[in-house]
Amino acid sequence: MPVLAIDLGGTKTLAALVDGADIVARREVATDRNTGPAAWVAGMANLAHDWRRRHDGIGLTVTGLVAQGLWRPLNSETLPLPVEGFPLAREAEAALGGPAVIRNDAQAAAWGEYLHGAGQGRDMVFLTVSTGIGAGIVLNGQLVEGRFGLAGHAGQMIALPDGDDAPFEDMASGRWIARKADRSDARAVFAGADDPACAEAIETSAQRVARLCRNLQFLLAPEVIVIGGGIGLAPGYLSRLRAILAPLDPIRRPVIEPAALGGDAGVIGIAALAAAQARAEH
Ligand code: BMX
Repeated sequence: MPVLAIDLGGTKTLAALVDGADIVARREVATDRNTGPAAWVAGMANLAHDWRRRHDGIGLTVTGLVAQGLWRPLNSETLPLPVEGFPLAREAEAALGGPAVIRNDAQAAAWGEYLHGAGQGRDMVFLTVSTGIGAGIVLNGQLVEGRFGLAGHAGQMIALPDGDDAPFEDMASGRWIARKADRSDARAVFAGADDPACAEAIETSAQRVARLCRNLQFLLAPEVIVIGGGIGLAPGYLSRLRAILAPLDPIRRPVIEPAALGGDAGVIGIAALAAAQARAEH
């Protein structure tokens, strides 16, 4: 029996029935940033309402931090969540009709790429360049969750050596690209890449993300950094990253590969975590 897996990001929400690495059914809607967590949870339940008898187990993966059942923003620009936290575990379980395994979106996607995608069997970092910038780490076959589930928040690393605490993602993410090029969203910037302002925003983001990859390489020395997210997988972005990193000597140079599961890495990863939890309980 498949698992119901839902991935709620800053731009879209994907609900899927997942069996191993296979997506048996899928539905996707835009995440309406103006409504709030109660409406997002209702939206998820609505996407999945007629699948109730078709799954065994529920996995939910979201942008932001979920600790002790409470969902909080690290960067409200990525998704405007209440700073005091929203009781996601309680509300989602009530709306979806059963216990749910809940993790950060980039951590779940890392696990999906480790099990079934571009990072199979290797120490890896999954880096999503998306509305925000997130990451998940798998070392020695273990997903690193860390204290309060915070591990992997590479986009939250502080970008400047001194001065303010501006996080890295505020200078390179999809939202930054759109703002920098003065377009409605990052998709419009990629569509207008012939325009110099658009080309410059994309290039500067790639330069900065390449630096982030270099830092991650020094810190964790993964075998591979798997790149995902709507920006990371947009045409031309990953090849720019590789070109920027190419002159480095092999010891310092991160090995970059695209997410083999594309935008499905999160639902596949969270489905695996939910299935493992169900097995452990039986
Ligand atoms: C932010 C943060 C991370 C998330 C990352 C990518 C929030 C709301 N989110 O760094 O938890 O993993 O963005 O999120 O603080 P996405 O929505 O761009 O996929």
